[in-house]
Amino acid sequence: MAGDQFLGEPDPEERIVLHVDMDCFYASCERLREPDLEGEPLVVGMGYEAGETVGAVATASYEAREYGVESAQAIGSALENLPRKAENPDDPDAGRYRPVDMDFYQSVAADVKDILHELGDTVREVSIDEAYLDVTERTDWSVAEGFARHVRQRIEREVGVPASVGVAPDMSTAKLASDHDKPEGLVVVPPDDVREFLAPIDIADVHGVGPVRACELREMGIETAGDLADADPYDLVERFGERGRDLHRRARGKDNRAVEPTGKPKSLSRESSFDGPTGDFERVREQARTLAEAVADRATRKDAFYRTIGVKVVTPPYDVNTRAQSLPGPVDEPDLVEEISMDLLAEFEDERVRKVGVRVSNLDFSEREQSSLDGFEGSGADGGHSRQQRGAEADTDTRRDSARTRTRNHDGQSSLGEFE
Ligand code: DCP
Ligand code: MG
Repeated sequence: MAGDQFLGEPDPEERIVLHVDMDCFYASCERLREPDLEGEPLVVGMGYEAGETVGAVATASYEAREYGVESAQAIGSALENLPRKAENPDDPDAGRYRPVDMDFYQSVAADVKDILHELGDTVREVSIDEAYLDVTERTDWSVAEGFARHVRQRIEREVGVPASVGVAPDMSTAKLASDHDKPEGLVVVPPDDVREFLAPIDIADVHGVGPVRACELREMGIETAGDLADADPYDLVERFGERGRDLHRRARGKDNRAVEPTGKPKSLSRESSFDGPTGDFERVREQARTLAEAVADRATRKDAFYRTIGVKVVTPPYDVNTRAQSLPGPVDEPDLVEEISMDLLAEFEDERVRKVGVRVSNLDFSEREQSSLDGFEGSGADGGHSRQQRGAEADTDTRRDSARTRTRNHDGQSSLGEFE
């Protein structure tokens, strides 16, 4: 068929798109801070409160899905399929229920997104637990599987939650690939395999096909993406207009949409876990020093100035402690990242530590964006880590002021006075 590709559009086969979707995300977050929930049927309820029957299922762990519990189900119905462990302690077929805690999930998601922004040339965040990465410049098809495994392992190792990853030459196929082997899926579909991979996929799962259109397609005898790819595009256009042409393209793996980035990262961070909780504080400091250096280096490479420097210390069982300090103005100052991190860490000297992290936030990317500095400040964004923050705003001691001399100058910066 003519017109699969329009003049000037990139050849989709030249691109490598990676789609990441976290597995039973809210449930995985709950397991992160309550490891006893690992392997258990677990339901996270929106509008749910402990002991009550109100609310709806936000997500269910894969173990709970075996009992027929699924997203958007009423908690009352879920309880019929999977009674609560609290009331049925001896029932092997009972499950655990937890209410949603969005702040916590957002902070975990921010950690995941930080890693994705580091690993992708362009990152499109599409929901709390899902993103597309254009990784064309980072890998090639012969090693794409290793790259995808690396993405998954970094999220697992540094944040501690499982993800599924799909890699394909287009966004639509990459999404289907990440969904294909969930949980902990890793599916790579190189250009030559796209048609074969898509062929058996149910029409309702093709990106852009809602329930109504799926019914209409079935009426036309089109049940799978393979049927759709083989259909006469003129029939599809007649029935669905230009949208029909898009669907036909997608079914053939010719989704030409580029991965358009969504915003700039709000923070940059690195963190790392110890084998188990450690009481060796020098080891914690040493690790934090390495992380501080890595974070500062990344900020410099991304042309990001930061106003806030913070640390995260996870102590057993899984208490996430964050501390941050805000500076009078945006800086690019690696020594300061290390110094402030060490200061903030000192408070945890007598604690056992499972994990340590360093973060710079309140980012500022270009001179031009300086005009919107007020908006940035007003957002109070500390990468979602302000839960236990003890920020020392506008710290003006001389040591901090010395950062000014090495701060790159911002043209037309309205708040330059803050440095004086
Ligand atoms: N979510 C919700 N209500 C829904 C669907 C989802 O509150 N009807 C929330 C809970 C999920 C999160 O959004 O954890 C991510 O949605 P996903 O569709 O990616 O579902 P999960 O990550 O839970 O499971 P999967 O492993 O299938 O991706
Ligand atoms: Mg998910």
